[in-house]
Amino acid sequence: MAELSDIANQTIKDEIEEFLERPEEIERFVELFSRAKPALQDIAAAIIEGEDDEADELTAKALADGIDAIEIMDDGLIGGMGIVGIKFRENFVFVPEVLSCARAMRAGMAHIEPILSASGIEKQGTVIMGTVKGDLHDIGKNLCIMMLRGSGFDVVDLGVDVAEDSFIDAVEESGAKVLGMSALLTTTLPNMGRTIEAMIDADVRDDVLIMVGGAPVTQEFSDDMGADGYGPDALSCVAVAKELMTSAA
Ligand code: B12
Repeated sequence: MAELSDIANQTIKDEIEEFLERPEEIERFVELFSRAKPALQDIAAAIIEGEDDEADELTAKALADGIDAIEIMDDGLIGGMGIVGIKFRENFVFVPEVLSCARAMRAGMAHIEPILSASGIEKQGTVIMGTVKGDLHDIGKNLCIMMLRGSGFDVVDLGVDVAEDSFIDAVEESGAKVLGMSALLTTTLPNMGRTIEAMIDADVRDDVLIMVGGAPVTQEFSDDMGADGYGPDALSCVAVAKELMTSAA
């Protein structure tokens, strides 16, 4: 089993020791960062510290050194944001700090996105993506979009706080066969079901297959609200989109 001392980056070691309390979370992050390349641990530390210039430079350097874009994203950018998420949950940091960390993550992601998009894979069709009404969280949705584009999908990004009518308009206007909704708050989770109901009322529900995701969403919620697919992360978002696209064809 991996040990804290196997992690090269001192900031990451200190963060795990000081802020993580749940044994399963300590184990998950010790495992992740003890196998992550030191350059990616440094990126994660820059995200945790909200250093956007550093995240920008280190991500560019990691790519220049030949490290795979997805590995940089998973181990460095998402890994760092994972620790920030726990610190926010436990009230060790607050909204302004989290926004700095999110800005640092976006600075890193700006290097990854064009690489994923340019990987020149066969076109897979169009997906509409949006964060539901009342919800401003878009980091996860944007990661999903990056991965979808990188896998050959055209994506109509409706942004955050998307009202039912905007999803309906996008279905009518884009002719997309798959629609993805994201929600990060338990209070906005029901807006996914409400959007599906509004689509039934507007007679567009049968025009698209719907996938849902976001931290509070589960397979059970997805089934209950009548969605067609659920994915816990960006990789599975791509897999579900492909599956739905195939069954829509
Ligand atoms: C960053 C963040 C913010 C930032 C958002 C910045 C931004 N541009 O997104 C800011 C500071 C603005 C913010 C605000 C708030 N936040 Co906030 N936030 C977070 C935090 C720390 C990280 C979220 C994140 O980006 N995670 C990283 C990404 C990569 O993960 P993800 O979003 O889950 O996405 C992945 C999967 O879920 C999946 N996925 C996502 N969408 C989709 C869609 C599909 C179709 C599929 C298949 C998959 C999929 O793939 C993604 C990639 O792997 C979380 C804590 C946490 N651990 O989640 C709290 C958290 C979500 N926030 C929370 C709260 C309470 C708030 C506020 C109400 C705080 C306040 N008092 O003001 C406000 C609400 C604002 C609003 N109306 O939306 C709570 C929610 C609690 C709850 N159960 O409802 C959390 C859980 C923190 C906590 N434990 O208290 N927040």
